[in-house]
Amino acid sequence: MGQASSRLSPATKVAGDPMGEPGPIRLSVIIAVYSETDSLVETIRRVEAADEGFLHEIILTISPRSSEECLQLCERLDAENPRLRSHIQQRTPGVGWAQREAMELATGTHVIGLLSADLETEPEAIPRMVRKLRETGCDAVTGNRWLPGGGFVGYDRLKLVLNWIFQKSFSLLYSTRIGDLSYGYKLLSKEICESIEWEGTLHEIFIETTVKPLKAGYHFEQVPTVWTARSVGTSKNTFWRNFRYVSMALRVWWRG
Ligand SMILES: Nc1nc2c(ncn2[C@@H]2O[C@H](COP(=O)(O)OP(=O)(O)O)[C@@H](O)[C@H]2O)c(=O)[nH]1
Ligand SMILES: [Mg+2]
Repeated sequence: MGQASSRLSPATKVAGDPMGEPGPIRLSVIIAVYSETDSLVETIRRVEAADEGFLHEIILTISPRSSEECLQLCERLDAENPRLRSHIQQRTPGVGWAQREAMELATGTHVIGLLSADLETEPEAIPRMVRKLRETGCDAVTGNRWLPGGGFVGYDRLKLVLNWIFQKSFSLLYSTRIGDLSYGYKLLSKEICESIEWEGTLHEIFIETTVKPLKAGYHFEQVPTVWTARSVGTSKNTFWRNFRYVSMALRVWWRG
């Protein structure tokens, strides 16, 4: 892969299968980083604690505008952890570019994208997604905060109402059971990552990674998950950027 490979660890940094055979599911877990430090370390700890033998690699996709402290931490984590690769995103600005570059770099059979480094996404949902994948043989599994067992902790009330209206409207438009179309946290087959032409450069990538595979006919499933507001730092998203989500969802629906 051409431009997106600046600070990658060698390809030999790949976990072996504990049973001596390559497992059918090897996850590349992508974590987007923009100046997070303690919450990034905790995210990685929880991802590794939740591993049931499917974790292949962790890819940190890092904004070059991150704090020096964060950049140094990522370098140290890369050196210390044989399963972790750190990548400074080449194209900026935006988490969309960060995710797209990491999807290209992933060497697993499936990708978890996107786990955020601010602990808003729940690492413990990963084994639930893998179980769903195994049970159904689907191509992708999204986290759904609206399912029983899921939820929102510390989410703005007005945004919650708008989110509900958005989900209901677009589930109807797309005629799908998937009830959290705008959530970026999901499991995707590597084939989906490679076969779809991605366009999102900012946060609208979060809806694009669900609506485009749906439109393309891939089998999507969902599992409950809890979203918890970050306690340190601030979101790089803005309220007005929600219109980019709407615009992406409408364009993909219209174009087919
Ligand atoms: N690499 C990279 N990460 C980003 C960028 N913007 C946001 N992130 C990370 O992506 C995750 C989600 O972004 P955040 O700004 O918290 O948005 P929100 O959770 O949707 O409000 C967090 O871990 C951010 O640090 C970016 O431009 N580049
Ligand atoms: Mg966030």
